[in-house]
Amino acid sequence: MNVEEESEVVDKKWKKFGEINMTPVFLAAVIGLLFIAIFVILRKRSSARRDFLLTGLSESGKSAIFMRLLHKKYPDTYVSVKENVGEYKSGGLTGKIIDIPGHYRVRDKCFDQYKRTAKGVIFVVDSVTIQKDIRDVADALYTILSDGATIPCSFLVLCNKQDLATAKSVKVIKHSLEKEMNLVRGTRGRKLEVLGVNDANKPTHLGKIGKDFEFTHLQQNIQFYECSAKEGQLNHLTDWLDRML
Ligand SMILES: Nc1nc2c(ncn2[C@@H]2O[C@H](COP(=O)(O)OP(=O)(O)O)[C@@H](O)[C@H]2O)c(=O)[nH]1
Ligand SMILES: [Mg+2]
Repeated sequence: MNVEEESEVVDKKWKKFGEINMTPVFLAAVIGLLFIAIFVILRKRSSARRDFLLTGLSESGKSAIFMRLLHKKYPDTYVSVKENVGEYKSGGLTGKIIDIPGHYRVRDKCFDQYKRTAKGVIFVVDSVTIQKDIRDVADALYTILSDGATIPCSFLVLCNKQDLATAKSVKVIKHSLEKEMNLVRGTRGRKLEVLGVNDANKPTHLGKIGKDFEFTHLQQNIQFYECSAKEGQLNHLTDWLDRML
């Protein structure tokens, strides 16, 4: 084959290549990309934060709120030694609600198990006994808020048992908690100094350094509302959940 013949063969080959229908190739590429996109989205969704944790001291009414919200029931007594898990459904969307037992031994362990998948934390307060229990309530709330794993979470403090005449208002509870959280922060800071904990291991300092503790200084969004599980007054909770789903 001389040079001219050779170039003719090459020309013919290119012509044939140009005649190949490229549509199926493009289609295959697009379908492939679609599959990759769906895979990435599904992986992201499965690892995203989607749970809502109900927490607070024992007897504050967490299980009563859980039962009212998910089963439209108000139980007289509901002893929970293990977490209750249920689905909250609204407008075609769902969210997992986890009622964490209040006893401190199980509470911390259970909270640790769910904190990394939590989108929201609902902290329930007994509005009748709050004054007597203020130190324990502030301590529990401080522990949760200063845990680095809850920084992406939104918080809702529910002042429950508002049906009772001796219940304190949301305004009083918020103010008392702010004052007590300030004391808890001071005590914890001094303890860490005595123990000589270095900066890297130090839990997050809550609020602004050198300023009295205020909930508005927190990194997390935190809202306070009144409710009554007994009377079924949970509209602030359902509104908050519906916004978060
Ligand atoms: N009056 C009144 N009592 C409540 C309310 N919510 C819960 N309780 C009562 O408080 C007690 C503790 O409630 P429970 O849901 O078991 O608290 P938990 O330990 O936080 O789960 C029970 O006797 C409930 O009947 C409420 O809104 N109003
Ligand atoms: Mg309970």
